[in-house]
Amino acid sequence: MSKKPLRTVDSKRSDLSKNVETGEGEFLTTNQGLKINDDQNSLKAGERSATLLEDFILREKITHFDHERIPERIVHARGSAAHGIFEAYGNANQYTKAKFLQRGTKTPVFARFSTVAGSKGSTDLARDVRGFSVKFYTEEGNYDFVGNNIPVFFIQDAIKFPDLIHAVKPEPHTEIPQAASAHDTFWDFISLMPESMHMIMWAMSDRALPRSLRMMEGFGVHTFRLINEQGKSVFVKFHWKPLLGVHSVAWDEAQKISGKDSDFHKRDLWEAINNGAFPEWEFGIQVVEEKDEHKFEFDLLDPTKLIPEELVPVIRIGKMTLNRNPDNVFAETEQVAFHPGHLVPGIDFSNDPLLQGRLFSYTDTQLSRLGSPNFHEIPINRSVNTVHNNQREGHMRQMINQGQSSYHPNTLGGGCPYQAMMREGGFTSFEERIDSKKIRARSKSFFDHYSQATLFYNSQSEPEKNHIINALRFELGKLEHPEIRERVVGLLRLIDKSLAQQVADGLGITSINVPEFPNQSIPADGDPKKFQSTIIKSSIGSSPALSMANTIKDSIKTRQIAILVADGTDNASVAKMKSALEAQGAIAKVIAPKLGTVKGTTKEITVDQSLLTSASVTFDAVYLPGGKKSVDVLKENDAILEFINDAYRHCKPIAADKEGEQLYTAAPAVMRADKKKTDPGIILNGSPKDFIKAISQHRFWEREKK
Ligand code: HDE
Repeated sequence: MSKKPLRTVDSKRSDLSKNVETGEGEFLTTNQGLKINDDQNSLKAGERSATLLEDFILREKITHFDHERIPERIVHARGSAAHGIFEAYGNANQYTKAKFLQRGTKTPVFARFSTVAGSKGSTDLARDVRGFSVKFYTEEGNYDFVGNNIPVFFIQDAIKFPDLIHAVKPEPHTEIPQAASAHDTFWDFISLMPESMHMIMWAMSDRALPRSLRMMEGFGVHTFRLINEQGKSVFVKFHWKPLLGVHSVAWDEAQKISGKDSDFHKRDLWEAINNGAFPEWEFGIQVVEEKDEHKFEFDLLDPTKLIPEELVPVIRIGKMTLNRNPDNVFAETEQVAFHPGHLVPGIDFSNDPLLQGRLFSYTDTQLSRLGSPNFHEIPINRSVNTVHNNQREGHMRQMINQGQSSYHPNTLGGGCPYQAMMREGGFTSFEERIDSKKIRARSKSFFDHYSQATLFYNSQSEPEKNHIINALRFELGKLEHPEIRERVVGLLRLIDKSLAQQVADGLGITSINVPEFPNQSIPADGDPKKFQSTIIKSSIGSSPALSMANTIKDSIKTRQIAILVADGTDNASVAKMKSALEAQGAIAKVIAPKLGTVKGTTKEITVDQSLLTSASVTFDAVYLPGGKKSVDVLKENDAILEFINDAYRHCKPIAADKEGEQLYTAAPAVMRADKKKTDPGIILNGSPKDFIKAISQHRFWEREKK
């Protein structure tokens, strides 16, 4: 049997190809390469007798299996990832010398998206922040972007991170709840930490419930620096803008998806890439000149603040396309190690105290998670620029370093490896002037805790505001300690009175008291008055860029549409709608009470999913074709009516042709709420064109008012 050539990962990363193994056409072997003759039976002292300790094949297999798990990430444990390519537009040339950002440069990337609080096996649709990490395998070494889908963070100083995470994780005495912030310890902490209020607004908004990982933004959160060839530095905030727009699901829907398909986001990403519908994001920067560092009413170093796009526009500097699924989730998605400190020349840090703390944490956690200081040698973590240094040995070392010297400077190794001068691409830290006393303190300029929370709330559309109110009612409604609930509502009052009032009404709170000293980030000897939040009125009343209502809505690519049928369905109606939707890149699935085929008016139609294995919440829209017999049967089917009911309640577009309309009006929620049939998301003329336009609008949230 001839040995098959090993697959190449891609041209730039061909050095990793030697680690790819398919087993295709090969004999089964032990880890020592011994060909195995029988992998079905252990070695026994007779067919009906005890297993022998001598069975080294059994022992090797079981021992390896026993050690197959590594510790999951303490945060961001649940992740989904893909390979791709980043192409720079060249619009950042004047600001940075980073080679991967120069016009036309193509760089292989590996992106991983994650939830934060849940364990590895938890649901994708938890109300949570999403991690957004991208490893750029640049010719100058790996550059890691390690951000979130929310542009600000809960806390201002890294020293509070373990407290925040302990508070949000399942409570230690019960290990409940999994992947949820709706519990006492989280809100107890938050209610004492007013700096978290801006991020809380985002986390309670629909941003925390993405429709797809492909439809969310990414943010670097901290302010970074870009450095150009002349050594000039500017401050920068990083953004990822999804070309499919930013879209979310409803909370009721999220909870149902968690039951019906807890891998919803993972599956969606994998299927889109597998079907060739490659997700794309543009990379953007907001640039602030050094001289303008103090011109804003917030501190650029404060990670609880964003720079409104209306003040500093986002310049698009490149595009990432994810085009290949991982071959093996453990080897790639699980073993990948991101680090905000993996830099290339042309990018540098700011003094954001949250960022500074992160720079320590990532290597430290990866040492224990991946089990050795040599995790940079794991294929997914390897730099394409070959590594030469004097670091040696340690657990699982792969590299066989040759030569006599492993120190610098040396003469015995001819002085190698050399230090690189700046013009040779050697990294130098930006020479920032620091002249101050050593102190444990926070700058006064970090003490405005509410103005951007207010700005965010004011920038939302009416339905988005209602979702925030309902999310807060849900989360706080789950608490067992009323005093925590009341403290949070007191803080909300400092964001917006009507918001606080509406949340209070939903929770049966009759009087709202603003806590006198909510900020508990006070040192033992500190005077609480000195730590009081200052309230600054934002100079802009609202920022349209913060509302998802203003996102791109021009495509139905990759949207999932359910076509509900039974025997007697109208073939022409099904075929016309299906082909029109598919021509626009949507995925139309035929759903019937059972699998197999249904007899249409003219011919049989293959059923893609039965009612038993499908759910309304996993679709973006529903089409109800005619065919009197089919409609009559489906009208009597509770599961079908629930399917339509959910789609209606979750504000999704629904279309029907003339006969199908009877099925639509049979759904209880429709009977109650859409008597006049004036809802713009309901297309009752069977027109594919109108339906396509409605699907591209994503949702018709105004329907909730009914
Ligand atoms: Fe992280 N974070 N983080 N974080 N973080 C980790 O590193 C940490 C923060 C983010 O897909 C850990 O390898 C500290 C902000 C992402 O593998 C750990 C602080 C932002 C991921 C860690 C923060 C992030 C992590 C856990 C406060 C957005 C997943 C496993 C100072 C800008 C990366 C690991 C992946 C992962 C520490 C705050 C994003 C423990 C101490 C702010 C996307 O090192």
